Parts: sequence; structure tokens; C-alpha cells
Amino acid sequence: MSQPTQQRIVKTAIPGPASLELHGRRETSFSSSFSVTVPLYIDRAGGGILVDVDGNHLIDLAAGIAVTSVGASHPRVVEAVKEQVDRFTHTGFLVTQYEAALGVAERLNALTPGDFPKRTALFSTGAEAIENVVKISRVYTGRDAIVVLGHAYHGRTLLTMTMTSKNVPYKEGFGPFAPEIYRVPSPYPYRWTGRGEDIAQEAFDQLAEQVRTQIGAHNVAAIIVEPIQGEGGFIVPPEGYLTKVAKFARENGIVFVADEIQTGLGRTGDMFAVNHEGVVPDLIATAKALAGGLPLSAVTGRAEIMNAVPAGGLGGTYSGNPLAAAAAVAALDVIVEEDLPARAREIESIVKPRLEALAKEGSRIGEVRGRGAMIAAEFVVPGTTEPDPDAVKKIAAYAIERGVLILVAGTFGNVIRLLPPLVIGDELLNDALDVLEEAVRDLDVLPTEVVRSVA
Ligand code: PLZ
Repeated sequence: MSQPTQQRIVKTAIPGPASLELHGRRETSFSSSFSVTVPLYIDRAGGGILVDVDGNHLIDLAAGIAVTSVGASHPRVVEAVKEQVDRFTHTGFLVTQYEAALGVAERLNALTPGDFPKRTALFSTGAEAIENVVKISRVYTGRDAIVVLGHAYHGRTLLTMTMTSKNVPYKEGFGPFAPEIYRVPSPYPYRWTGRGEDIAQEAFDQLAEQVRTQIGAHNVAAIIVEPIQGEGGFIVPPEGYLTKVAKFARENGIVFVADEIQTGLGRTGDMFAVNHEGVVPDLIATAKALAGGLPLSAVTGRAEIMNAVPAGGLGGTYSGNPLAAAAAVAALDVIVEEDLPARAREIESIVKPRLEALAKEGSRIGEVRGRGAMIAAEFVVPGTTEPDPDAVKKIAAYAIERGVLILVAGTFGNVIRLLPPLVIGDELLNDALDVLEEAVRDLDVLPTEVVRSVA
């Protein structure tokens, strides 16, 4: 099947009648505990376009939350999966093995920063990769404590939701939480409440002091950071912060881990977001873009750390599933051969100036930030720094009704974040930005009731 026409086409109301009919079935069949950005049902997708069941072509600025960097149906990924599914779907990598998993491991060992022997372990979801980072770091160091940041997002399992910062909707009612997780302030430049002269230094000092006084550095197994905080609102740490934390970890025998599940594999304009600062983590967690849309995650890092857990200590029935592994080999080759990190930089050069110009038109956008194809605008009540989540809900609803799918993020729910597939064309991108601009300019006259479930 060829890729859908790369053009925004709005034929019906969005969501249209066919989507609404399906949504009626959802309401009587599927748990209401999952929210959804918009009750839209997709028929086909590819490049920068999602085609819904009513035939509307929406511009995709979500990429399924940073997953379909190579597009939702890249021909090489599709071909690799078809070829694999014809041969076998599953053996269980713990039972009998297959080459594709090795292909993924070898590629990740080569692509991740660090000139030392590496090993990779494959899992299925991002949260599972982070769970395993914790297990591996604890066994390697013989220590218990895990240090994470404010505004962090690491997943929804018991351990990873404990590591996640935001209460509603991720944690409310789900306690008691996992022990030995410690949180230090995130260097969030726009909302930093310290002196603010050198935020990297101030935030690092707080981390170091909290580790020394509240935990004891000798008790810390790992410090885990997202090099740009994703769900937290695309918070870019000030230059120097990650370098200082990595150095502190090294000096104290602590495993330094980058959660690159959202930022990794080209998204920020480099293969990994830590590369912007030349930081070399001991372990890197990847998922999302790794397998071009199939569920696969990985932990990659120093061989002596990755081999610390005795054989049998790690695993999972579906870990490194052959379909996902075959897809990942193809997706990684596409990312490298089509130089998608460079494309992410081009996307930044289109998106960022336009959002910055828009921010200058009024005082609703407090900050435009991010890197590569991971750019956000934080909305505030005009003339203040007070978060304005209602504004972003209205903007997202307006855009979706006009065939542009955008996501909301942030601890305060007041951030519009753009995460297009890296293969999106310039025309589509500019068309989507036109709609976004209209929405922001017309904000005062937009209806107050929003599309039913823009969350
Ligand atoms: N680490 C940095 O961004 C997943 C969450 C979607 P899983 N982010 C999307 C939702 O609301 O459930 C994420 C991430 C970072 C870990 C994860 C977790 O990855 O594949 O969702 O488990």
C-alpha cells in the first residue's frame, strides 16, 4: 500500500461520523481509564499524515508520542516486518534466539556515545527499560537509592510511576509507591525560583547537597535524567548541568543514566540528546523511535555494568520480539542512511523561528524551547508567568478540528509540544504552523467549550 497523499484534507467534522460511531463502541467495550487526545480512529498513516476512518487527512505533529520518527509506514520497516512475519512471529529470546536482536544490539552499541565496550539488552516498553536500568544499577553497585528529577516522566509501572514526578493523572490513588526513590529539583530555567544567575550550578549544588545530606552518595545506585524532559514540558536543562551531574556520578561510583526514550535516535537533531553537551552516560534507555512503531525498548551501556546481573536475572517473554527487532534494524538504518538527525535540525529551523515570532506578538507564550523536532511553547496568562492550561486546550482543539494533531504536555498542562515524524515535508509542516498561528491569534474569540476530550 502506498503512503497516503501528503496533504491536509478536511472532509467532515473532526471527529467525523465514522469515528464517532466507533467511539460509541469504545465506550461500551474499552476501559474509560484511558484518556484520548481526540476520539479519532485511524485507517492509514504514513509520512506526516494520518488518514482517519472518515477520509480526513490530518497533519501529524504527534508521531504517536515521538514513536514514528521514520513515519508510521516506512516502506523499509513494513518490508522488514512482512519478511519476518512470514518466517516466524516469536520464539522467545530466552528460549531460542534469532539474528535480528543481535542486529539491534550491534547498531545501538555503535550509535550510542562512549568509546568503550558496550552491551545491549532488549525489552518491550519504555517503562520496562527503565525498570531494568534500576535493577542493573542496583546489582552493579550493591546500592539501593535512585535519584530522579522534578518534572520527570519515566513510565506508569509501580517503580517507574514512583520515579515520575507528576501526581495527577500518573500517581493519584496508586500508592504506596516503591521505596528508595529520591527526587531533586529540575533545572527548569523558565520557572527556576533560585537566584537564577547560574541555574546549572545552583541546580547541581542542590542535587549534590541532597544526595550528601539526605541519602549519602555511597548509597546511590543511579542518577537517572531525561536530557530534555519530555512529558514535563520539553524542559531543556541549562548548559553545563548534565556535565556536572555526570561528573558527580563518576566521582561517587554512581551509575549515570540517560532516559533517551523520547529524545533519542535523532529526535533532537543529534543521534542522542546528551551529544549536544558531549555527555557520555554509563547507560542509555531507548524505546519509542527505536522500532518504527513496533513495541521495543533497549538498555545500552558499559559492558561491565550491563553484564553485572547473573544470567537469568533479566528477561521477559516478549523481550526483543522478532517482529519488533526486524523493524528496529530497518528503522535504525533509515535514521542513519536518511540522516534524520539532520532533518530534525531542519525542522527546528522552520518551527522555532515561527513560534518565536508568534511569541513576540503577544504575551501569552512565556517561552519557546526545545531542540530539533522536539519544540514546545509554554502558555501563560498574559503579562504573568501563571500557567494557562485552558489556552492550550483551546488551541489544540482548534487545530485538531482543522486537521492538525498537536499534543499538550507539561507539569501544569500548559505546553503545546510539537513532535512531528522526522520525515514530514516542509509544506505540511508550514501548513500545520499556519493553523497553529491562527489558533493562537484568535485565542480570545475561540469558543470556551473545547473538543470533548482534548486531554
Ligand atoms: N521515559 C522519557 O517519554 C513515555 C507516555 C505516554 P512507555 N512517554 C509517553 C503515557 O501517557 O502513557 C516515556 C518517556 C520517557 C519513559 C517513558 C515510558 O515509556 O513505552 O510508555 O512505557
